[in-house]
Amino acid sequence: MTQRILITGAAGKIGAMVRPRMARDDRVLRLLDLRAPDEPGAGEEVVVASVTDHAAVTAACADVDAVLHLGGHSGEASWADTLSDNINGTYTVFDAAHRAGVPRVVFASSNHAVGFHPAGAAAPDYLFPRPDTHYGVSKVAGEAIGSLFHDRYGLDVICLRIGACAPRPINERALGMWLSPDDCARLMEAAISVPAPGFRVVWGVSANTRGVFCLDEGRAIGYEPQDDSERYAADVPPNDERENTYLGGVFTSPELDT
Ligand code: 15L
Repeated sequence: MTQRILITGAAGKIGAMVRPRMARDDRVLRLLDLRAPDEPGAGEEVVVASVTDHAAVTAACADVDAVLHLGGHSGEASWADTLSDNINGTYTVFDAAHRAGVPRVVFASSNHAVGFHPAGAAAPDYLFPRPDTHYGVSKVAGEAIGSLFHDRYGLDVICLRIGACAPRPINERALGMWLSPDDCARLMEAAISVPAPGFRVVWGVSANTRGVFCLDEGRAIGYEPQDDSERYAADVPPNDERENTYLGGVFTSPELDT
């Protein structure tokens, strides 16, 4: 039977990385974003809509087996835009999925949900929120919304606290929290396929030599990271003071005070 996965924010950076890696003969990827993603291929359907448009997202959820919610701002934005696009957008996606009968939502949370925790300290699973920005608050809110939809309506919900997802780590900080594109796809594959996960919060990082992130909850859902940032260690610029102080790095800097 054909599996259908709705990816919100599919035209973004992570969407572009996972689309080819998650393509399967027996799977349709339905791609939702404000603009059409580049070169949709066979097995991909395009929906041009905002994650804040309840009717459009509900329609996009028809016959969907799982939603991968990547949509919204991927960095700091004004409070008004964060509230509308990230927080209300995430509520809209969960509510639409629930009403359309989608059994599972995988939510792209972020290390910035806990960005004011000290850098370099052990980061256990379910580390208590200490958001570093409006963006970080929106990720904490998204996790809370997911928890609500799990407890109230029984949706399976996995929140991925993604570190630094990029083709290669761009700085010393990222050596500790790199998520390679291949591991990102492995993680998402595990999150959409593990049977009956309930509600989970999982670190989205590779098996980095310098990582401080607990991988137990990831492994519990079947994620086996294969990559390690260490092979790039000689090539990256050193940390600045903020990056040595807080997990969230520059997202904790006073320049982002409002
Ligand atoms: C994130 O959550 C952002 O979406 C991404 O742009 C990076 O800033 C990343 O975190 C990071 O912390 O490096």
